[in-house]
Amino acid sequence: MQAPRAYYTLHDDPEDGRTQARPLDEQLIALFRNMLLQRAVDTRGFQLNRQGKIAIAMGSEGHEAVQAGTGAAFVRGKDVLFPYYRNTGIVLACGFPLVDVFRSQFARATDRTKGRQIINHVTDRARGIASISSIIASQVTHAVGAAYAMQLRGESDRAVFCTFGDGATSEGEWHEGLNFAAVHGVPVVFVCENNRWAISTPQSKQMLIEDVAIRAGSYGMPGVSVDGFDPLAVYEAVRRPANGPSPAAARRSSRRSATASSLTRRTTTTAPTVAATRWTSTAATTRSAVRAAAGRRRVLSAAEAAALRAEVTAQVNACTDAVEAEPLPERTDLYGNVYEGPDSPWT
Ligand SMILES: Cc1ncc(C[n+]2csc(CCOP(=O)(O)OP(=O)(O)O)c2C)c(N)n1
Ligand SMILES: [Mg+2]
Repeated sequence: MQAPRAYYTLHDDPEDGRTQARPLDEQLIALFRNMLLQRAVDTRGFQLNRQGKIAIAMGSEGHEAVQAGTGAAFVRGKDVLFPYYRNTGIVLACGFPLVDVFRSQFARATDRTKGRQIINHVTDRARGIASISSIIASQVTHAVGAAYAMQLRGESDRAVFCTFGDGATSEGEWHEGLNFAAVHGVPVVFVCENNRWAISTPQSKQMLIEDVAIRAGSYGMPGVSVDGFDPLAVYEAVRRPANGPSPAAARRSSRRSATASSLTRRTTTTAPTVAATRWTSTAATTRSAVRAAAGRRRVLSAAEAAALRAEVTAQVNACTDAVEAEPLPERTDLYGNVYEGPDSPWT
């Protein structure tokens, strides 16, 4: 038997590295677990924000399947991700430590940026995660540049993933980036998480087309539209083609989530029922997709799914408590890492 590989995607067998016809049970469970974790982190973020413990909460409710499916296609140790501000789920799926998500949220001294960066805007060079971007579409040109570099270096086993919302497709940088990627044939997959809103602006006020994916065609790239509540459909749409990476634009529809960020008002009616409905629909669709992928195999019973959810909640609770107890940055550190040497403008 060959040595286990350091990374694998859903159709790779982690034991012997073979490509298999369908995902292993453990891979499907990992996918589902990632979705549960995303939702738990999301919920905790809004709780902490309302308790005044963290500055901002950024939600990705309803985007779980898109992010889990995209994260599963990311080849660890090879690919590079250029995410946007809702992508906590993808970075977790790419191996980013949960504890560092909370260190960012709590702005603790232990945070990778010492509590200076806006919450959830994490970076992990070793894991191939570029800084999460809040400047809409700015990451598109960066992603295309990175993919161009891979191409120039002849790194044909690597690819770039670039994610954004439907609103980002109205930005000039988005169009420039896609055109350049198509003309030069660079290895980048563009993933649009289409929730049909850009904060308060509905999709209909941004474009006259119904299907964002057709924009890819105008640049000569394939564009596909898939169910954003089906992580396996997403995975199939974005995973590496057998004959190597090629540019592709994909749009997924993950229906409007009520919680855009704590900076915007909730746009749907009262929270508890809405939250319950949303959770049920996402989880049910995911379970059926997981079942379909597993054929007649039983991957998770209802009791096992509940146990998994309890385990994820316990993990998030423990992580929250541990990080909350960590120290805040010292005031005297304000100018640290800004100037070369111990410089301070006040002394
Ligand atoms: C260049 C720029 N313009 C405006 C904003 C303000 N802004 C923050 S989020 C957002 C909406 C983006 O919508 P979309 O791309 O659909 O992403 P979603 O939040 O729906 O996932 C806007 C306009 C910004 N961050 N950057
Ligand atoms: Mg949107």
